[in-house]
Amino acid sequence: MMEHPSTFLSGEEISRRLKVSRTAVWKRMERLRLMGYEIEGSTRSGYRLVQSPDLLTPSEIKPLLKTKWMAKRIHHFQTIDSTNSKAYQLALNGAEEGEVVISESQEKGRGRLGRQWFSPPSLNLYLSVILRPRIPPHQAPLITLMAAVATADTIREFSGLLPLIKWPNDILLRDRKVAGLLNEIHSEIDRVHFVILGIGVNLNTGEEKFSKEIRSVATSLKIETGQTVSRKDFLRALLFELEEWYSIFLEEGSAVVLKAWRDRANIRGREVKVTSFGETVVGTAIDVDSDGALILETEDGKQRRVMAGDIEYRK
Ligand code: BTX
Repeated sequence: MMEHPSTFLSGEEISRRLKVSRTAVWKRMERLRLMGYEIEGSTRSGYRLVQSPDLLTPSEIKPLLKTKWMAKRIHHFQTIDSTNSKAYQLALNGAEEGEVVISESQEKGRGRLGRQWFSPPSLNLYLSVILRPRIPPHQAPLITLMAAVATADTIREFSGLLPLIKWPNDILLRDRKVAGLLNEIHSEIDRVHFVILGIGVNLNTGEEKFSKEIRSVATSLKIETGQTVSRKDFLRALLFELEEWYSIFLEEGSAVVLKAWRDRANIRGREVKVTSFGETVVGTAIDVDSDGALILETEDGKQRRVMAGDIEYRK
């Protein structure tokens, strides 16, 4: 039915192709209807798919994919605690590079430093990608930088607006967070076993849905553009960008990724206040190095490297 959505397919033909009984076909149609598929049924002509819901199931996504290898295997959930936690478990159990976890909602969507990521159902994207790069652990932050670049470029493509990457890896539109990345690494001293790339993008959340606490810091593509974004199309484009940028990183090295990140972050020379492990440092941002660290020049003229934390722009 998905191959030729507008034509009828008889129940008999479907039962022959799927090698199941006519009753089983009927039951399956009922289940699909409950999932939101609009299916026309007639005793004479059979079944016809009228409309698919905007679900991110493998059967909806796979035919659309433009990637060569990424997301060939999709683990899809209606709800889950966190796609990152699930992907981590799968990777520990041997999941391959490129397998992805997608959920329609998350009960304990995770932000950085133990914070939470608001993840309401069916509006946005909650994605985790398993990567197994053959690199030493100190290069892993570059994967985060390249993923931020890929996400920013996809947001730009879909909104027509210019997003800004905010160190370490938030994506902002009009100074508000439209997407966040949480990357986790499993490694030994000299070898990365896997990286989980966790990406949350606010696509269609309306302003009223955000709690009071995050309303002033969060936004979505829909709030910014007034248009509903097709989650399927966005996911397809994001996976394509991720695959492209990952191969650029592996083939061309860190300099290209760092340059792309700097171009989209525009952080050099800005006055920032950094909070890192309870300590606050004020200074001028000089750069981000290939370890993902932020380099600051403090008021006494000294340089400091900050590995993790949050920044606030002062001007
Ligand atoms: P973060 O720690 O930089 O952002 C979390 C902070 O941002 C929260 O403390 C809150 O103030 C605000 N916030 C919470 N939810 C949202 C939201 N939906 N939009 C904007 N601001 C918000 C950023 O962490 C990294 C987030 C990664 C989320 C993905 S989703 C798929 C994957 N699975 C998972 O559990 N996490 C990642």
